[in-house]
Amino acid sequence: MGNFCGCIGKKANVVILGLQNSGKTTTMTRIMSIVTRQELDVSSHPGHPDDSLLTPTIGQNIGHISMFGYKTTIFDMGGQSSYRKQWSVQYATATTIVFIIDGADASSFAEARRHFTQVMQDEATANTPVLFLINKCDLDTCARFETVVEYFSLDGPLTHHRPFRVLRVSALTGHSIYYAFRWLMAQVTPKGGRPARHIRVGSSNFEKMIV
Ligand SMILES: Nc1nc2c(ncn2[C@@H]2O[C@H](COP(=O)(O)OP(=O)(O)OP(=O)(O)O)[C@@H](O)[C@H]2O)c(=O)[nH]1
Ligand SMILES: [Mg+2]
Repeated sequence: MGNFCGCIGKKANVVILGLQNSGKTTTMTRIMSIVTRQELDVSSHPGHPDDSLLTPTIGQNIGHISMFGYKTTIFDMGGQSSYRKQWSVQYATATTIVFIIDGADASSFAEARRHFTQVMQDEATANTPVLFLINKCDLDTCARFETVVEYFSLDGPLTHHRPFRVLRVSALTGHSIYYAFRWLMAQVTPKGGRPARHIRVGSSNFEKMIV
């Protein structure tokens, strides 16, 4: 499966978190389709009976893919409030975490920030690399990079002691998804600790994507 794995026994767990409708399942399916070079039908609409992508996740989805040198298990957690209590069980086992927000839904930011802060302050995630995705950048209403960094306090103590990156992406179109996961998987070390080389842009942990 895939052309990106020279992995012999190297394993990684990627745990995807975020509120309902932020695009976690779309992101998981997108990266898996890119890695396996399969086409994803992005013209589907919510409610399409055959499109499991667009159904709110019950519990969690689990995907297996060999990518970027690791036999990777992706945990796509349900984002509805009733499933969020399961997040801590799964992120405690994470090699890396992806936290996704719906960048086009500013009304969800306060709740997303509360959960993001909880995850980052949990001792269980203290050294875990985190990729923060501002999803739905294909929409005109998607928040600006700087707005999100400020609102979620991404350039501060919550993030500075760990490999951390924030990117604007579109899981729907695939914009920056491959790039995002390539960075994330480069943060994995055999012992699950910090990477030998921490990618930085200038003096910042952040890289602004031109969209
Ligand atoms: N415009 C746009 N829509 C997106 C994007 N990513 C996901 N969506 C849409 O957002 C809706 C929710 O996507 P899901 O991937 O199911 O969201 P989720 O985070 O898995 O939701 P839960 O399983 O309920 O937690 C769907 O209608 C997707 O088509 C994106 O990048 N751009
Ligand atoms: Mg889902």
